[in-house]
Amino acid sequence: MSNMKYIQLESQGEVAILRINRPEALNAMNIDVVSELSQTVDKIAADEGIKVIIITGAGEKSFCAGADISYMVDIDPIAAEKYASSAQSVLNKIERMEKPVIGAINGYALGGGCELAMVCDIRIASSNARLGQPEVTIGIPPGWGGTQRLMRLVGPAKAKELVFTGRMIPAEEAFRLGLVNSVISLTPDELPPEVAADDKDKQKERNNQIAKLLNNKLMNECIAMAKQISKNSFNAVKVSKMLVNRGMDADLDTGLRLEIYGWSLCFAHEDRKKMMSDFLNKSKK
Ligand code: CO8
Repeated sequence: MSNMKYIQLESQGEVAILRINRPEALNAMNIDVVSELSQTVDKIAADEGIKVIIITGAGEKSFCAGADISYMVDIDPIAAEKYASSAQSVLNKIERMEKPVIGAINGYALGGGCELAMVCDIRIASSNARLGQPEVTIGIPPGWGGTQRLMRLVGPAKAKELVFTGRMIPAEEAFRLGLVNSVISLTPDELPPEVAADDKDKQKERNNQIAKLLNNKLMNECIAMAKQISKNSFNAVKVSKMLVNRGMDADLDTGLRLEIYGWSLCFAHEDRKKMMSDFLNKSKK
């Protein structure tokens, strides 16, 4: 585990867990968070021992509440351009990284937080997560990719609705829209025992317990998925990621041609020969 002030990095074998750690501001990304995130992403990208990354937020309440409003309140357009550019470049870096990235959305993913979630390859949300682009409620449009990536994920009409209203949507609605891949919830037998409805302290304690259990379950599901991915050929996974990303904005013929090149290049990699031979030998046993 290595720690900066605002980014925690923990590894579990070939899986790295990156946590934005500024819970006192619901993990909102100030300039230092953006800079530490950028350095950590570079470090992970260069580490051959890491095959899959999980991005999440510290604590149980928030994945990331977006850009730092206390910083933005007084800045001029020059500083705003710099802030948006540096954040966009780190988000682009995450999206274009060869390694697959899973977003574990453990609470609020708002504004820049939703934009961070959208550059992850796969998003898994806890049932108490809330996603949205509330920027227009504070006088700006989304600026870290929200107007572009949201429409690619949910279509332009829904993207416009979410951006124009600034409405926060619950995890289940995000799932129905295709904004998250799945939602993790607790089954009745996993819930802590009920407490008296009029005992506010006990209710609060129970709610905290539920949030912790939910967070653990979310992380366990994300780690299990990351481990499943890491067992496969890293080369084939990385080429697949590149093909989907590059194909997204290309015409079908170009995407299909790119697929042929990506596919055939994998025949030069030792994984392909070994894994195909292992399969054939196993079936002979
Ligand atoms: N920035 C700074 N501080 C924040 C942020 C934020 N985005 N979000 C929460 N906080 C702080 C609060 O100020 C509060 O601090 P304190 O305890 O010192 O008062 C602490 O976190 C806890 O927050 P709340 O008390 O508000 O907690 P609640 O549970 O009552 O509410 C909410 C939780 C609903 C998440 C609420 O905090 C909220 O609405 N936060 C703002 C969310 C938001 O609007 N995010 C979008 C920001 S804009 C953006 O991301 C644009 C990106 C591109 C910009 C490009 C510009 C150059």
